[in-house]
Formats: sequence, structure tokens, C-alpha cells
Amino acid sequence: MPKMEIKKTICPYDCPTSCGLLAETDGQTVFHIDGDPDHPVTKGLICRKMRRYEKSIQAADRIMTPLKRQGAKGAGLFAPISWEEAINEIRDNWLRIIAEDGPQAILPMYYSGVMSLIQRNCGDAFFNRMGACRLVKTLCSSAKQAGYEAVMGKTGCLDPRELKDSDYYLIWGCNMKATRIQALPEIIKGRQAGKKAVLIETWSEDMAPHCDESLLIKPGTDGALALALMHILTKEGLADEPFLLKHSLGFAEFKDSLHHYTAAWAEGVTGIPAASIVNLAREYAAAQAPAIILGSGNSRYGNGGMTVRLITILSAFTGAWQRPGGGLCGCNPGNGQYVDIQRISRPDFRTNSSRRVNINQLASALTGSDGQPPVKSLFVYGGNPVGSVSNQTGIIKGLLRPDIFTVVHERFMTDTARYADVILPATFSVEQADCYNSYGYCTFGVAPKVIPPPGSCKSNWDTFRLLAKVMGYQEDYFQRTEEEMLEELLAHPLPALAAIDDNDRAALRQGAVIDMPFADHLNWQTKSGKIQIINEDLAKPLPYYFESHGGPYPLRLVAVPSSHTLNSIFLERPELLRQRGLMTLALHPEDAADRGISDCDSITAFNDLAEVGFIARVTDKVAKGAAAAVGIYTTAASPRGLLVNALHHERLSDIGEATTLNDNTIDVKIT
Ligand SMILES: Nc1nc2c(c(=O)[nH]1)N[C@H]1C(S)=C(S)[C@@H](COP(=O)(O)OP(=O)(O)OC[C@H]3O[C@@H](n4cnc5c(=O)[nH]c(N)nc54)[C@H](O)[C@@H]3O)O[C@H]1N2
Ligand SMILES: Nc1nc2c(c(=O)[nH]1)N[C@H]1C(S)=C(S)[C@@H](COP(=O)(O)OP(=O)(O)OC[C@H]3O[C@@H](n4cnc5c(=O)[nH]c(N)nc54)[C@H](O)[C@@H]3O)O[C@H]1N2
Ligand code: SF4
Ligand SMILES: [Mo]
Repeated sequence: MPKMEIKKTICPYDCPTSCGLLAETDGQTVFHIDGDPDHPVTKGLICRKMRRYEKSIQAADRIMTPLKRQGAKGAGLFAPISWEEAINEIRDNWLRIIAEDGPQAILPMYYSGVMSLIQRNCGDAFFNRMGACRLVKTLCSSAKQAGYEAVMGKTGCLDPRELKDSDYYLIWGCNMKATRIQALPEIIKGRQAGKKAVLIETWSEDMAPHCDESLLIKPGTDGALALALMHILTKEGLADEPFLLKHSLGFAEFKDSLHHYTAAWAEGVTGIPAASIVNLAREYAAAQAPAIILGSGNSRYGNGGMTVRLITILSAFTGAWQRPGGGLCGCNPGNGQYVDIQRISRPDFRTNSSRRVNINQLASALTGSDGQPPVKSLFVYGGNPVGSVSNQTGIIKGLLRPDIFTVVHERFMTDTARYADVILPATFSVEQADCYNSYGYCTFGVAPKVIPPPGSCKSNWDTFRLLAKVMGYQEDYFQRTEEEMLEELLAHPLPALAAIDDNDRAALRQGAVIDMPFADHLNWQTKSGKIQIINEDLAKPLPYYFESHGGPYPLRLVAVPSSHTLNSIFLERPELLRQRGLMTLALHPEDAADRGISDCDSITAFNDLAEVGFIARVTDKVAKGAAAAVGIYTTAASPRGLLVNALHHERLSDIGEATTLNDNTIDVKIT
């Protein structure tokens, strides 16, 4: 009988915590996964999705062997082939395309399927070596990061563990119940101790029960609210002007510009009553150490970067950062990177200045509607663009082109994999060795392989090694194992990681998560060394309010995360899908009544891009004028075979070149 052991590992998904996990294993199979009680953040509390991770690893419908398309593109008919056949097929197609159209006709596509550093970034080295088309990876929170950095530079924001010292919580467009469950207990405890939590949301079904007050806001208008709050703070002498004059750039000019932004004006823009705005400003100023907990939802707009700039400036307006627990949480809390990602992604391998394709404009690149020659080959790994990227019908149209050669490296038959010419079987995190830089907390971890890959599944690293061999790429980089790559990273730590003690260093080599120091929030890592209210490096140095993209239809569509799934991950778990239920669109009772729609009706949401079927969910927990689609489904489970992203345009944010997936308009009718 093989010995049963408990091995430490780390959650690989796109979630701010990178939880520590305990895997019960005999070295061949993972029998059970639980939260690691000794992990500095997880403390044993993991989400329901990962609590039965072994069910995903052992799912009956997992892809275990390379597959080659048999029927028409998209028909979903495949036959098993060997790795050798699959790799040779890919090589032959790529060599042909490179000869005919150059390497820039080949587009790699990945996003957040796996967040560990080596597996996520290793494809960059391969495609840099090839000189392939470059993917601009801005599908998530790049506008939020750009907005925060415009004001704070690289200054780390609050680590959620610092929220224990806050005395007031402003939960601003963040569904903590779905996306930050390890931070939620601090809010619950704080409220029991008499601290107040206020929610600013477009859709509050998950979070309203955890807050004392919920303010429903018209999508894309949070910048107007932030400006009105700062108008009131200055007008009523509640801003910390000495702090701002000493430590920020541009306060006086900004203050002068605030007089337009009255509470009455903001009521008209945001839909939040002026009295509530005044009250919120006074409460925020009365708190000593208020914390803004900022999600990414309100950055996914044509004005998203500016919105985040304004909210970040607000976080400094009463001097809150000077007191423990005061400031803003939800951007990057760290003191920079811990390991050198360029050792993985190898920008030095690139010798051409190849074409760039923004991930949010994939449909245009695939169909050639961006005016460029259409992409001839797409290689997808760690992403499911048919489910998660804007303009779904455009992406499908591109993937149906007879002259496109599509390869998908996957664990399941996703909506994207169905359109592949060749599918390669991918591994789960426990079958890979890697390191993890949590993006929501100051922690760093290493997780060795727990079990060998089953069937003929291969990690991203091993897949690119094989591809490099047949493509004739001779660099040492492609000869190494993922364990050797990991060793190289640990042997060349960046300064913050180099400063750890010998015990932590030894623990990391065995597989562990270590705590890194919190950032010094008053040591502003900006060009000027100050908080940049005005930022002369931007096209719009002085912050102001402007409208999001919007559109001609009367309802504003927001796409929000589900607590039962994570983007399009976990769709292989029937118990989670049952709990999540049908594909719903939440509508305000007045908007539903105007259209004769009742709860549970079959409805069609439409705009100039598509018609998508939903089940109506009528609730006063969505802002009037907004419609909220929760979670990503499969086209097979969708009433009209299309998903919410079929209604999303490809437009980008103001700064950060980011997605504007919440910035679309629709109307709705009974089906
Ligand atoms: N369970 C679960 N966990 C997840 C994910 C998941 O899908 N499921 N996704 C993971 C990923 S990839 C990410 S990036 C993070 C995201 O984590 P969060 O940042 O918490 O989530 P967001 O997607 O930004 O959406 C948060 C909220 O923004 C609101 N919102 C949208 N527009 C506006 C607006 O204009 N104003 C205001 N005030 N609110 C608005 C939405 O209603 C939504 O409730 O979560 C990660 N964790
Ligand atoms: N409607 C709607 N659209 C959204 C969102 C939303 O909430 N609603 N969220 C947006 C956000 S914030 C994000 S970050 C993006 C995410 O968009 P994507 O990055 O496309 O993420 P997923 O859709 O979850 O697809 C990830 C895929 O990677 C695969 N995978 C996992 N691990 C590995 C691995 O090690 N190797 C390989 N080769 N594959 C692996 C998984 O099986 C899964 O199919 O979606 C965005 N789009
Ligand atoms: S998905 Fe998030 S909450 Fe769940 S285990 Fe992973 S890191 Fe933790
Ligand atoms: Mo994301």
C-alpha cells in the first residue's frame, strides 16, 4: 500500500489570495484538498470551489490525450492522436504560415487560466523566440492598475490584513463574498465591534447582507461620486489640507476645479440621492482610518482609469493613509515583484518588432476587420476567449475561417476548444512545479509537483519545450525542466525576496508560502515622491469627470463574478453549476415592469451586436437602469447558444488599454 501523505500546494487561479492548500495524496492521486490552516492568509478558509478540487482533477470529461478535429470546425468532433502526431501537425502548419506570411501571422492567446509564474509566462519566451504576434494582455484590471499608479505610482496599497485597524469600510464595487472571502471575516468582525461598512454597487445581491448601508449607483459614474465627495470635504473643511499641500502635487488647482461637482449634480449623474452623498462624505471624514476596498468592476469602462484615479485621490483626501488601516485596498499591495519574470518570459529572445493585438480586440484580429491581414494561427493556452472575451460572435466567426489553424491547450472541452484543429491535454496545478506571487496580499510561495500528470497531459512548460524542439529552437532555456527554471528564479531573487532569512529560504525550497513585509504606504513610489493629484505625464493631467462609452440602448449591462465559479473555470463541477442555477439577467423591478417582464421569464437581451437569451431575475438589488449578468456559462447551457460577452463591444478604457466589458448598453424583451 503506498503511504498517504499531506502535501502543501497553492491555488493556481485568478483570485487575489493564492490560498495555501493541503493535498492528501499517495503520490499518484490527489484524494482530498483542504485549506492550509498554517497559511498566513488562508488560515484554513478556502472557497467552496476549491474545497473539492480533487473532483475537478479527476473529472470524467477531462481531456487526457491530444485530439485532432474530424468534422467541421466547431462541430466538436475529435479523434485521439499521439503527441508526436499533434506536435508535427502544429510544426508543419506553423512552418508553412511563417514561410507564407511571417511569424506575426501566429497569435498566442492566454490570460488567467493558471496564475503561477512559470506556467503562466513561459509561452512568452517561446513566442518571443518565434517573433510571433504580441498579445496585449489587458482583459482584467489594467485600467484599475493604471488609474491607481497614475496617483500612487508603485506604492503598495493596503494588504487586506491591515483592515483590522480600519475604523470604517467603504466597499466600492467589490464582491468580497465571491472574490475576497478571506478578507470578509475582518469586515464581519469589524461590524460586530461597531465599525460601519458601506457598499457602493451596481448589483448588491451578494454584498448588501454584509453591509450597513448599500448605495446603488448607475454603472460607470463612480468618478462623479468621488468628485462630489471631495467637493463636500473641501467645502466643509473636512479635507486634510496641510497633508495634501505637503505631500501631493496639484492639490490647489484640483481644489479650484471641484466647485462644479456638487452633491445635487452627482445625484443627477449617479442616481444616488444628494443627501446620501453628503452623509457619506461626513461619515468618511469623521472616521480616523477609513479603508476603501476597491474592486475592478468600475474600472472596466471607457472612463475606468479616470474613475480609479479619482477614488485613489479620495483615499488620500482626509490623510487616512497616515493612520494604520486607513487608505485603499484592492490594487497591488506589494513592494514590487519578488522574482524576475523576465527570466521566464525572455523579451531578449525577440529580434523583430512584431504586430501587437489587444486581447479585447481578438475578434477584429481574427476576422481582419481591424484592417490588418487576418491572423493565420491562434494558439490558446490558459484562456477561453469564446466565453470570456468581448464580441463573442466575432471571435466565433474568426475561428470558423477555413484558413485559420487553431490549437488549444486545455483541460476540458471549452467553448473555445470546440473550434480547435488540434487540442493538447493540459495539467492541473498539482501536476506542475511553480512559484506564486499573490496579487492581493504580501505573500510569496513555492509549490512542487504533488502527483505526476495523468494520461498524456503536459504542463505549459513541457508543451513549449516540445514545440521548441520541433521548431529547432536550440537555446538552453528550452532544454530545462520546470524545476530547473524554478531553481533559477530562486537563485536570483529580486531585492524584497533576497532580504528573507535563511529559514524562509530553506522553507521555500521545500515548498511553502512565506509572508513578505507590508508596503510603506507613505513612501510614495512616484516620479515626484508625492501623491500625484495632477499627473503631467498623462494626456489629461487634471482629473475630471467624463462619461463612459455608453451606447444607444436604455439599459447598462454589467458582467459580474459568480461565487460558484471563477470566470469559466469549474464548469466541470455539476454541484457548483446546480448551486449557481440558470443563466440569469438581474433587472430592477421598475425596468422589468416597464417591459412587462416578471421574475423567471425567458427574456432576450439585445443590442447592435447580438441577441442573447437569459432568465429574468427581478430584484431591487440592481441599480435602476442597469442589468447584471452573473458568471460565465457555456454556450450549450445558454438559451440561445450565445453568452453575455456576445453583447460586449471591443472598445478600450481611457488608460491601460483595458477591457470595457461593463460599458455596454442593451434593451430587453420577453422571448
Ligand atoms: N468566485 C469568484 N471569484 C473570483 C472570480 C470569479 O469569477 N468568481 N474572478 C476573479 C477575477 S479574474 C477577478 S479580476 C476578481 C474580481 O474581483 P472584484 O474586483 O471583486 O470583482 P469585479 O469583477 O470587479 O466586480 C465587482 C463588482 O463591481 C460591480 N460593478 C460593476 N460596474 C460598477 C460600477 O460602475 N460601479 C460600481 N460601484 N460597481 C460596479 C459589479 O456589480 C460587481 O459586483 O475576482 C476573482 N475571483
Ligand atoms: N462575461 C464575463 N466576462 C469576463 C469576466 C466576467 O466576470 N464575466 N471576467 C473577466 C476577467 S476579470 C478575466 S480575468 C477574464 C478571464 O478570462 P480567461 O483567462 O479566458 O479565463 P477563463 O475563462 O477562466 O479560462 C481559463 C482556461 O484556462 C484553462 N487552464 C487552467 N489551467 C491551465 C493550465 O495550466 N494550462 C492550460 N493550458 N490551460 C489551463 C482552464 O481550463 C480554462 O478553460 O475573463 C473576463 N471576462
Ligand atoms: S479560488 Fe480564491 S478563495 Fe478559492 S481557494 Fe483559490 S485563492 Fe482561495
Ligand atoms: Mo480578472
